[in-house]
Amino acid sequence: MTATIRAFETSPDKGRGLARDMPVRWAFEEVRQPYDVHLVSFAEMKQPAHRTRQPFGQIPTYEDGDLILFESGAIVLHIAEQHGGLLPDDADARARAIAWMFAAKSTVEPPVIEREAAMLMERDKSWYEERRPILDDRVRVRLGDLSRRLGDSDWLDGEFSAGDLLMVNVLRRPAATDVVKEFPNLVAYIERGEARPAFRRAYDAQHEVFARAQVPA
Ligand code: GTB
Repeated sequence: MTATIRAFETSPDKGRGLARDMPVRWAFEEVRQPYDVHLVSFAEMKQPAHRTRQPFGQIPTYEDGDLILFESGAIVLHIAEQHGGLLPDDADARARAIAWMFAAKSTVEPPVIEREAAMLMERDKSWYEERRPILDDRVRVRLGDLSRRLGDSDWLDGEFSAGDLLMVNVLRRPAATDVVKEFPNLVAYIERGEARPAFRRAYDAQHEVFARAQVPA
């Protein structure tokens, strides 16, 4: 059976591959598995039917037979566990790759998201100018540590893994971009991720959704 994911009918990112269906699409492409996409509107995402799949009324979701999943990281892990190509066979290396998945989602992403939220929603607040450098530094500290660990390596721990896939996705967020520029090895790391054929196929597929929505019916 072909799995189905749900993604934005109209993504606010205008097809830049920043919404969280992107890592899921990328994972499917890396393991060379087909997937169907069901597009949902913002209104539909908040309906009870969608909330049975995603309690928080968000995208992405994943469905395959009786299994329904939410959380992009969990979906990527499931895809990686079902099909070869995103997690090493060696048990210890596999555990380390999964640790990098958690690092992307729970150590690096939170300060990036917090900075992004402030940049988008708090610019008019009296305390914005004072708070902003604090948020910038939190991102800088995480990226500095990540940069030192990556060093001259292509990927975080040996071969490309689901850990790299999620990490590159986090680093592509606009609130990381200007800080990333301070770390040339992270810039090159993102470029390596984006140059992967599977990334390109996933990017093109989600961009196509945006492009099609621009053409008047
Ligand atoms: N932790 C969940 C996961 O990883 O799956 C978070 C899912 C999530 O944040 N989904 C967002 C959503 O559904 C879309 S991706 N938001 C609607 C809502 O909460 O009502 C986040 C996102 C949105 C837009 C941009 N953008 O425009 O650049 C980037 C990322």
